Amino acid sequence: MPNTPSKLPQPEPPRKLDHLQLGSPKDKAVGTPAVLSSLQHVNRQAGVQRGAKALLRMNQKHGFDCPSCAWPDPDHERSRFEFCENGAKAIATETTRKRADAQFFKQHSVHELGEQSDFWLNDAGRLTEPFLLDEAQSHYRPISWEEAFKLIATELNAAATPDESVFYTSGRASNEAAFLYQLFVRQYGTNNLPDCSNMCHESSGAALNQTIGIGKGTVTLEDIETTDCLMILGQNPGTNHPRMLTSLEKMVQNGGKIISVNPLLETGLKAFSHPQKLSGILGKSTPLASQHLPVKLNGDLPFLKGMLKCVLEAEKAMPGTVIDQAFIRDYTQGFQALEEHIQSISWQAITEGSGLSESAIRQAAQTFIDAADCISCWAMGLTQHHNAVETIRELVNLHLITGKIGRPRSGLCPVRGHSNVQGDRTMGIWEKMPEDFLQKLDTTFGFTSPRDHGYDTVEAIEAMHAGKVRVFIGLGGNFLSASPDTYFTAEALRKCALTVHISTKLNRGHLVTGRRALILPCLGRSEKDIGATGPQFVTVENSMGIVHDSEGKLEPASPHLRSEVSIICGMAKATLPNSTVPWDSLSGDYNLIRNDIARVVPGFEDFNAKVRTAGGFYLPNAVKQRQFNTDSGKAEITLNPLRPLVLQEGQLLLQTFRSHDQFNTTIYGPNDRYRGVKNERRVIFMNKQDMDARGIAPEQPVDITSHFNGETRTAELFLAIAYDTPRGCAAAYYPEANVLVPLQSFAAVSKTPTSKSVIVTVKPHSR
Ligand SMILES: Nc1nc2c(c(=O)[nH]1)N[C@H]1C(S)=C(S)[C@@H](COP(=O)(O)OP(=O)(O)OC[C@H]3O[C@@H](n4cnc5c(=O)[nH]c(N)nc54)[C@H](O)[C@@H]3O)O[C@H]1N2
Ligand SMILES: Nc1nc2c(c(=O)[nH]1)N[C@H]1C(S)=C(S)[C@@H](COP(=O)(O)OP(=O)(O)OC[C@H]3O[C@@H](n4cnc5c(=O)[nH]c(N)nc54)[C@H](O)[C@@H]3O)O[C@H]1N2
Ligand SMILES: [Mo]
Repeated sequence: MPNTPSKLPQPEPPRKLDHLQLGSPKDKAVGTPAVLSSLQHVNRQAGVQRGAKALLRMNQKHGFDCPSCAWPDPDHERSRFEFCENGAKAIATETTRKRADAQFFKQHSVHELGEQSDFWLNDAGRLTEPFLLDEAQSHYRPISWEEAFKLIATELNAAATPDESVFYTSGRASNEAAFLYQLFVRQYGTNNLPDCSNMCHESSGAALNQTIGIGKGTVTLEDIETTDCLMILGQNPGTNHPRMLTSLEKMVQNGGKIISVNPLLETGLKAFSHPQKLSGILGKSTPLASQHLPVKLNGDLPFLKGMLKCVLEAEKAMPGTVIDQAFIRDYTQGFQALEEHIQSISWQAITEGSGLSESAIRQAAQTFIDAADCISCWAMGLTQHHNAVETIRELVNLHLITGKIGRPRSGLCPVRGHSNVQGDRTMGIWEKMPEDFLQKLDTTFGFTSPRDHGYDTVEAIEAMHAGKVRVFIGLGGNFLSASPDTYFTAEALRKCALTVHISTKLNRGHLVTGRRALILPCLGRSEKDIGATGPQFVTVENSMGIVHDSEGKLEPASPHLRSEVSIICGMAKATLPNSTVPWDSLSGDYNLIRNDIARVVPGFEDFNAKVRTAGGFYLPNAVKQRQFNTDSGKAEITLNPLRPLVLQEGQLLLQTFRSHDQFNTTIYGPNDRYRGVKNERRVIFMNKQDMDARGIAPEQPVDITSHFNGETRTAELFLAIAYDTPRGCAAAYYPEANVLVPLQSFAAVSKTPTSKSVIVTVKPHSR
């Protein structure tokens, strides 16, 4: 049956409602319900034995790395249960007994699959063998690995230039896979290597590289647990980095103070009861944040200017006690200009822009000043705004002028998302890797890498839409549903000749395809990977720059699965018959890949020996020694003008965030336990007064329209929920709300889509 245009699958989940059950937000995180919930998930999906085996090997030394977030494992003592509720869900979803196999794809056309929810698609189970959706066909059908590689090679080699291809990476790929992927892509001849980081911490990387000379965090887990003051801005650790709560509890028990800067008082920052300690099981909890600042969406830059103002004032009152004059003199430049700039900013601009009172900001500043040491942690609440890079640079300013950086217990901590997103960058997954990396790659492998910058995510979508791309390949991830502007991105993908996804589970990205499409199923983290020289392990880098091994322990979900490394080598060998790289040997023995990494990537000398020490090794981080590898050789204190978003009468700012039951576009279930929402994802959290002003009753169906440069985009049928969020600020879940995020609305410098500040109007649902 031909796949006629009217039968094309929808690029977004069905716009229909389930049965919302609303409770109150919870007042503490984790505890017994979390353990019960995680065991239920694992047992239901994987069965008791396979599930228990997986959980007991996860995050253990020489076990496998949790495929969920990038929070580090303790350096020394580890508990037998080094996992959290959401890590358990990630493992349940990977180790499930269900299969999306040949029979499944014979039964369901891609159009039918498009009618299903994201939960349903993921719940179909593990992909079992390569599948092809041929031109004008309605169903995927099995295809051999060799035929699949041949098809890819033919399409790649038919392109007029290598720049007609896009090679996306999601942050779960191992270091070994990522290194070979970028090597393949650069030998093929392009730097078109967009990745999920473009939509994630790119703003952090841009701000940190410019100001402190490294695009990574500067602290260790021990620093966090022993510091005096932790500022957590725009991050929801209870849901997205649950094992961080253990460290927060220790930090508070050590006498430290937590300041939460977030429009929402997230449950994970209120209080925590440890799920694996007797006190926690008995329901005892540790209060966490000592002060919560309900900043307006995108109000962090004015807030930070308020903090700087207080710091400078306090220094004036007691010279030589608040700012670190010696550090400023020896290690930084730009202080005087900052001082003048901050003086020129009025408290009115600060309080109006942030939505916070002067006294609340003064209180937070006093905590920061009184603390001998301070660390700031942040995530998507800072990075996904039009001025995200400026906001993060202002946070850096605060640490630089007080000298609270580059010493134990003080520094900066961008909390990474995907478990190996940081490692993938280290391995060269970036559309604009620096010259010294490319040179080393070239001399090691005897070829010349392209030097022109490639496409980032936004540019890749534009180029595809303009018909400039023949082939799209995704190493993991769900490019369609993770990207902004879902319908535009769908049109873009549909203009390719071939779209290829290397995946473990079915997702919507497999349904919205080029003229032809391939699904190449790979092993998951938890599974045994047997190469020519025996069992192989891979390596990953966590949020704190520790590189360690990860070795799967379970039988693969299907005998036809291949490792990511083997798939990349297969594609490369078919595409580049005259390559200087011994793809077959590398595929059979990952030690050889690590030897090559050691030759190219700084900090990986002796890689194979170092990574065999239990727990792994820290990558060098010059900032820890107060060395700033910027152009000037000094840390840069920067000027970051206020550029507030101007909203018209009746407009709101909408953030798109994660529920407790999802990992990015993978939906584990319909609930958001901590926020008290059950059985519905099509909800919009609003301030009660904003609802009243629009005549919207609690749980009334509404339509949301976003506004950008005179364009509108509408998402119909969401239920309005009254929630404790600042006036003018609303929230809805990603990926359902991605249809509203305009492709052209992105952060200056980093080009990260503004997923946390979408300008919208909300109206009662019509029809
Ligand atoms: N279980 C689970 N774990 C995950 C993920 C997942 O989906 N599920 N995703 C992983 C990935 S890739 C990432 S990047 C991380 C994401 O981790 P987070 O950044 O914690 O994820 P979000 O849900 O986007 O939450 C953003 C938080 O910032 C707040 N916020 C929004 N806008 C603003 C603002 O303007 N200012 C301030 N101060 N706060 C704001 C929101 O209220 C929310 O608490 O988590 C990783 N870990
Ligand atoms: N509106 C809005 N959009 C956002 C965000 C937001 O906050 N709001 N957040 C952004 C962020 S921070 C990120 S990081 C991106 C995430 O974007 P992506 O990383 O592209 O998306 P994921 O949903 O994490 O990808 C899930 C898919 O990865 C595949 N997969 C899982 N495990 C493996 C594995 O081990 N190997 C391989 N090869 N494949 C695997 C499965 O098939 C699964 O369906 O989304 C971004 N998009
Ligand atoms: Mo992310």
